[in-house]
Formats: sequence, structure tokens, C-alpha cells
Amino acid sequence: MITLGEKIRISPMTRINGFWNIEVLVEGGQVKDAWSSGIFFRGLEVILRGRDPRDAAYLTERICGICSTAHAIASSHAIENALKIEIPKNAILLRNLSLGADMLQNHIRHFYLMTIFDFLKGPDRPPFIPRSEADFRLSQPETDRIMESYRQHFELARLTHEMVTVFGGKAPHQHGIVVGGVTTPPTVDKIQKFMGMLELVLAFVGDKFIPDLEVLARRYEDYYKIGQGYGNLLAYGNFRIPSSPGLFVMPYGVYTGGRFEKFDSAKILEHVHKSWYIQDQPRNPVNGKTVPDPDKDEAYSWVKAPRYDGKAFESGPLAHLWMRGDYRRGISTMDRLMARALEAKFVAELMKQWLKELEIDRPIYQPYEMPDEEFEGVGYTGAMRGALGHWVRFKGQKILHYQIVTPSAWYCSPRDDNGARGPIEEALVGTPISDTENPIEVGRVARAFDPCLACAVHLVKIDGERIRNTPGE
Ligand code: NFE
Ligand code: MG
Repeated sequence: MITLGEKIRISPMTRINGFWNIEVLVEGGQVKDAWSSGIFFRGLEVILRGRDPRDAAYLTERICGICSTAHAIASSHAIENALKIEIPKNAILLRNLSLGADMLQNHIRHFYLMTIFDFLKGPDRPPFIPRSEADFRLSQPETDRIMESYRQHFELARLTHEMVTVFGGKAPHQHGIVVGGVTTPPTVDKIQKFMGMLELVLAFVGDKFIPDLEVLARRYEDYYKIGQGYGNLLAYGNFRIPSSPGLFVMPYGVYTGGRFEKFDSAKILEHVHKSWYIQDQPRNPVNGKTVPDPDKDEAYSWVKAPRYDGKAFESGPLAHLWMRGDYRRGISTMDRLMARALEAKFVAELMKQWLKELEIDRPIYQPYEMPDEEFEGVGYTGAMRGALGHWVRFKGQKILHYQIVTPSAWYCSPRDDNGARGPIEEALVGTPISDTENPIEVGRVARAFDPCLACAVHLVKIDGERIRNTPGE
């Protein structure tokens, strides 16, 4: 962490996935301004050019180990959308089950690995120290209870990954999803094995995860008011309903200015003025470009700035449950955490139902021809963190164009071409900071979004040193 006068830079921000800087300007005990910088270039969209579109699922899964099934689904949807392939009912159910298992893995890990140590005091030994000593409000019995769940969660998170392997072969980066369907037929032994693990996970979510979070929510009720941000929510359809083609358990939706709107993909534009890409007009991903320009002076992030109808949107469990009408308490740090736990329970219960709907000896794959003409498609899904889109154009067996807009790009984005902050930047504004030496509140607000940029491990404090590309300068 580097303190520059009243500017605080947390670099790298730990307990998230990936490499991330957060910088905040603190005045009068509050965050006045904030900058979110992705500091790691991946370039997957560039790597995909010239590859076989049928490999895109496996290549894009490597974007990330924690949301890989979501990429396999979005990629397969994009190519199936281009070629108008309808996959069989069993394939829809098996994809739902694999994504559901990976989502449970993510949500349990996010709470026990990434979140709780912003709120409770762990044991006085590494890796729990050094830590910020500020504002721990839980009683000793409450802390002991959550630490006990913390110790159990490792086994539960492992079990959820094992569930992914039942129909996916391996985890992360499972290989059970292919264009046209899935690879592994449902058999009685596989269904039973999956169900046994699911029951254990469901019990943990109901008996531990949700009650543990309720303890935090009671002690930190002020976090229902902190980190509210723009209040714009975006969700893409997720978990197809096999009996109702075109319908999703989690519906598409846009919520802005306190109103719902119909989703229109033409309103998505990615801005790059503050991102290290060659300067360009805002573009829909259909015609998006990914040409890095690491020396661009005005930029401060490798994350582009996706906007919908010109506005910054967050996505994720809160958006999913909001569109369904299942959770509309508010939009804040604590609401984001609460929706994630409730989504885990909701999805785990649905998974029991999907397992029962599987039909043994029925098709899992729809054969298709790979034509020589040029095709274009888009695949949407609701990943663990929300709205995930893959846009593809291919000719014959080669990808001509591929663009991916992840949920983390939506909410970790920097300022757009109009100078408007990204969603996390905006949510941080107004956050009270009790101790600028230990701005634990910044971590609470930022981590509640479940940012994914891979794992960073340590903090360095160098007072007063200037570093190039400091965004707020
Ligand atoms: Ni790496 Fe991901 C999810 C996707 S990135 S975690 O969920 O897609 O936001
Ligand atoms: Mg992209």
C-alpha cells in the first residue's frame, strides 16, 4: 500500500482473483474519488483469432479458474447461435448442473476465503496476520462459529469442484461442454454421486453460509448503506428451462433509475479512452477491437469500460435475484454479499430438481455440419459474477473475430469516454475511512463485488513514492 498525501493506493488488492490496483482519495474521513486499475494484460481475444471455433470453449475457459464453466457455456452458446443448433434437453440440464456446481464453488469460496477476514479477527498467526486491527465487531462466540465454518468450507469447496468433474471430467477448466451439447451421458451412478455431494453442499449453505452471513449483516448493518454506487443492474438470461425454449430461470433484465427496461444488446458499447488500447470510438463487441497500447498516457487500466445505453452497470447475484423479484432489499455492499449466499441456496435447490429431470439413454448431443460460409453469433450467460457475453465471427474452421465482455469488466472498469466512473469506483465514493493507514472499508466495499482479475499475495508500503500511471494525477 502506498500513501500519497490523502491518496491511498492499494496495490495489489489481495483476496481477489487477479492483479488489481485500487486508489482512493480520502478527504474528511470519506472517499471522495476512486480509481480501479486492472494491471495485467491477457489478450485471449487476440489468441483466439485463426483458431477452430469448436476449441473456443476450452481456450476461453483458461481466462479464469473460478468461472471457467461459464466461459464454456457462453462460447458454446455463441457458436450454436451462429449455426442455429438446438441442443437436447439432457444437454441443457447437464450444463445447468455443471454451471450450478461451479457457481456454488465460487460463492462458498468468495465468502470464506475472500470476505470474512475483512470483518472478523482471525487467529494471531500467519496467514491471518499481519492484518488491519480496525473495526472488528463480532463477539468471540460469533468469531469462533464462523472460523469453524471457515475450516469446513475447504472440504465443501473441494466437493463442489468434484461435482463439476462428474459430468465435466476435470475442474477447473472442465471438458464436458462441447458445441452441440455435452460429452458425458447421465447414468444412475453419476446422478447418485452428484446428488450425494449436492446434499452435503446444500446443508452447509443452509446451516452455515447463510447464518454466518446473517451474523455479519447484524453487526455491520451500516454496510446496507455503504457502497451503494450507481444502482444500475444488468443480467443476462441464465440456466435455460428445458421445457420452455427461450426462457431462463434467471431472466434477462436492465434496472436503472429505479425502473426496469428490456435488454437490447445494441446498447452495449465498450469505451477505451482510459484503457491501454489504441484510441478508438466506443464499439459494440460485434465490431470490437483489442489492440493493446501500453504506452497510452491517459490510460490507467487493462480493463475496457463496457457501458449500456451510456451508463455503467454492475451485475452478479444481486442483479440475478433482483430481476426475478426474489431479492429487492437494496443495492449496497451487504446486499451484494447477501444475494450471493441466497443465490447459492436457490441454485442448489434447483439442481436437485434438474438431476431428477435427466433422462437416461436420451441424447446429450446434437450433431451438426461445420459450414464453409461466414457466420456470426453471440452467447450470453449469467456467470458467477453476472453478465458474460462472447461474440464470435468465423468462416469455415477459423475464428475471424472474438470479443468477450466479462462481468468483472463491467464493474471493475475505469472511467469511460465521458469521464464517468466505473461501478466499483462509484460505489467507493462516500465510503467512510476511519484510519487511512488501514483502510479496511475500501476492501469491504470492493471485495463484495467479487472482483476477478487472479490472485495477488502481498502488500508493499513505500511512503510518498511516485509511480508512473497513477490514475488520479
Ligand atoms: Ni474469473 Fe468470471 C465470472 C467471467 S470474470 S471470474 O464470474 O465470466 O468476471
Ligand atoms: Mg473483452
